[in-house]
Amino acid sequence: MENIFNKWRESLKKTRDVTFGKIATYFGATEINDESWDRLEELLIQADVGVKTTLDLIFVAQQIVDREGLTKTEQLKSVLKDEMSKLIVQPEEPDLDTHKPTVIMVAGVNGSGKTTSIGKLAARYKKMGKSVLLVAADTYRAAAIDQLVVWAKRVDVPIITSQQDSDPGAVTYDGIKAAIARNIDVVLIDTAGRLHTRFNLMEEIKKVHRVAGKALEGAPHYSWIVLDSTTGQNGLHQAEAFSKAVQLNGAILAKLDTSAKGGMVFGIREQIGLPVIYAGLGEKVEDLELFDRANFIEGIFADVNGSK
Ligand SMILES: Nc1nc2c(ncn2[C@@H]2O[C@H](COP(=O)(O)OP(=O)(O)OP(=O)(O)O)[C@@H](O)[C@H]2O)c(=O)[nH]1
Ligand SMILES: [Mg+2]
Repeated sequence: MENIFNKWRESLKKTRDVTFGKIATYFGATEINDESWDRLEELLIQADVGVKTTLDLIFVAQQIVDREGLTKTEQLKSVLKDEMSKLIVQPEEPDLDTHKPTVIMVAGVNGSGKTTSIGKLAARYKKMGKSVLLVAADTYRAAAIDQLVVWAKRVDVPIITSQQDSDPGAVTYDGIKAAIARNIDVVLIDTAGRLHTRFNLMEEIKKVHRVAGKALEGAPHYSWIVLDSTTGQNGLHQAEAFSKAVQLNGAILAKLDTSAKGGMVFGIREQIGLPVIYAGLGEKVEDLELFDRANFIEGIFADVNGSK
């Protein structure tokens, strides 16, 4: 367990250094006063927690501080950590046993980390003993198909592709049918993030979603949006747009290791109602973890010496 905490702590270094670490050091043994509240508000907003979520957090923390007669900023820090923890749902590993195959569609804007996350998920599920098949439904760029092929080879799983510019719906259909024929456990569908207009992108996502259901009733069983953590609150607006097009049921937060805006995690459930299921903590195949609420909170607040 120590190792996994270290991994989270390492990956959260930027978020900690730029923002939450300041809360951790600022809130020492001093008395709580108006200035501490102002400073806290400022730091949380800087940390990309979002204005609404920040104000809600401060409101609740003020009530607790008053009710319990707390006077030290250190005590306030502990209240804050508890309240922030409540904003995050601890996810469980998705159920991959009920449906065969379990179909997972991955969406998100360009460059957010979809293809990389799919490669990592394929490796993860394979390690769990599942057979996996990838579907390259991002047919707009030859490079996108090639990139997924590279992942399929690396992880050693089959992949269904089609020609560049062919219909993403058709390859989705073929992919799911192939998975059924081959008795595969998990299908991961990579979709395009880059289209001429946003309208087309949304229409295409809807189509892939719909066609998946035609190939297998009830599919896709999971539709996840990949958010680039470095985009902070902007990422939440993207997620809102995608949720209007298709029913999403979770988010993957990629690039937490290169982001200083890890605070966006707190707004994801409050603002768009989605649990964060996985976190990308690096570029390597093993750098995808089930989102861990406790390690996340401890990781962002840990001080330089690693104490909590
Ligand atoms: N450090 C780090 N880099 C990541 C992570 N996830 C993805 N990346 C990098 O982000 C870049 C974009 O990732 P892709 O997986 O190609 O993103 P995409 O959403 O498929 O992009 P498009 O297909 O162009 O829409 C690549 O250089 C990845 O290596 C992560 O968790 N940590
Ligand atoms: Mg891609």
